[in-house]
Amino acid sequence: MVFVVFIVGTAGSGKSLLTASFSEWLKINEQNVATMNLDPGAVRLPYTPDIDVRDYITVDEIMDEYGLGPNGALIMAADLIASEIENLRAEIEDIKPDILLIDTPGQMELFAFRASGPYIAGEISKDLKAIIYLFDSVFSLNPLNFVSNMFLSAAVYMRFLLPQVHVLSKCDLIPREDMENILEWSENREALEDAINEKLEGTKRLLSYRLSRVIYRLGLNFPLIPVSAKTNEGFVDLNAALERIFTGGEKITY
Ligand SMILES: Nc1nc2c(ncn2[C@@H]2O[C@H](COP(=O)(O)OP(=O)(O)O)[C@@H](O)[C@H]2O)c(=O)[nH]1
Ligand SMILES: [Mg+2]
Repeated sequence: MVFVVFIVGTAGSGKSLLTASFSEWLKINEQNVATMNLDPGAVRLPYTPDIDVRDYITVDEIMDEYGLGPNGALIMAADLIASEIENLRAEIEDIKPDILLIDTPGQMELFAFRASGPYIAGEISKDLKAIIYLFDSVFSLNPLNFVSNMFLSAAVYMRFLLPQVHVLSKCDLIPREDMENILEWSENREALEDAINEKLEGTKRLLSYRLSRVIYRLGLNFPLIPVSAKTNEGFVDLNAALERIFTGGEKITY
């Protein structure tokens, strides 16, 4: 049984560094963890993936072969991953990790908002799966951006229907007080509405207010776990949240 964790978030939100640091941390905690890079366009990664989609597909090759520019090739590459699913699955079966961290393509829409992403998530393993969705701390300082991110993470949930853990990434980059505010918004609808009313005006205020209400009414909850892939802050809480999903509180590796 392998527990599969997809790390999802907007470009630059910290997916790759979290894959690197959290996998190292899990190893230190004697977990049998493996990493998979699912980004065919990755140039440099802060870790050496155990399984790498670039062994099968690279954006450079597709640009050459099909005469595409970088954007077209990225889209095509993301779709072609689906045809390599058997190979990726075979590699997972060879390695037999207890937990597999999957670093998804830099541009989130290539994974979340094309047909191939949910197909890959469905086929890569039949065991338990979850998503870690990253809210970038610096981006989330403004309530308008925070609500936009709630909307994106609700859209990701709607696409995959997998248990989702919400993380405030790069929390070392913002002052404590700001971090506490964002955490409060994520747990308390009224605190978010107060911030929207206080910091936004006009159409931005109205849209943010209404959108946040709709998302809350859908029953989607976003309590954020503050995490830093630079200092390892929050890894204990992140691990506990994953363990709750996967095993009801037991350690992942026995
Ligand atoms: N200070 C700090 N920087 C981070 C953290 N996580 C990522 N970064 C930096 O943010 C940039 C984007 O991170 P990356 O993991 O490549 O994002 P990705 O596009 O989502 O994979 C890189 O320069 C990282 O070094 C963090 O927790 N703290
Ligand atoms: Mg990345």
